[in-house]
Amino acid sequence: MRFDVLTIFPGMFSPYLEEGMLARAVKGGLVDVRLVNIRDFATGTHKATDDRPYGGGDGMVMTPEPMSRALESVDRQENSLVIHLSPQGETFDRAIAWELSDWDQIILACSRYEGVDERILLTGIDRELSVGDYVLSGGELGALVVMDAVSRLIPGVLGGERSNLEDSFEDGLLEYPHYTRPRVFQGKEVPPVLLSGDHEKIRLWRRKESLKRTLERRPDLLQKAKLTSEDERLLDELKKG
Ligand code: 9D3
Repeated sequence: MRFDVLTIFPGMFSPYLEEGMLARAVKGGLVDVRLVNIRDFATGTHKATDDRPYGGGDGMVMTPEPMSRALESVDRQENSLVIHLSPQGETFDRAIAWELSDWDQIILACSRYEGVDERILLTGIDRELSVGDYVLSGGELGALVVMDAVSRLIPGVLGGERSNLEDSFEDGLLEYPHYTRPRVFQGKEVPPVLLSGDHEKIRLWRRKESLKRTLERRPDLLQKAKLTSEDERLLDELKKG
């Protein structure tokens, strides 16, 4: 998977690309990240990438030409998608992450300022994504969120870590609680079932805890979750108390 990130703040990406899962994926050759500085495509003495809004008002608007030229500079693979990170986009979720993991190249266009010239959408943007209903200062954190979530789905990226299929959310439920040593921490014991060595009992306990948490904290997720008849039975037990 190759990501090309268009931004006026390429330095914001370096720390996240230098350590952790993404860094390992890049070093292992499974993910390739290229940073394109939109400012390199700005003209004029000040290399401005913003301008005052037509019609007046506060704040500056991102001008479309540098973004457009930056996009044209990207060498396109056969199977590539251009995404603009935008508060107006559809909300990124795990289904979209899986979809994106099928592309060979994803171009992430990050904008800044109070808004972008609407015609930026005419520069070859295929899709607009938001990462949630809160105001960020630009698309950069959104691009990192998308790169992180998508990279985890690429075969080989997680390596020795748990499979992403086991990850929280991949079956649509919240995860069961985890425990490690010590057996007693601040007077709290690890649930005895986890020390029982009975793998079937442990599996059932974890599944029930997973369902319990989802029921309590995110009942909305139960609608879309893939539930087995065993899950339905465990849910009934939980609802009866
Ligand atoms: C104060 C201006 N805003 C009114 C609510 C408009 C606005 C413009 C530009 C708000 C945010 C931004 C910059 N945000 C992003 O580029 C962005 C974003 C976000 O703000 N929230 C969630 N996902 C994303 S992806 C890109």
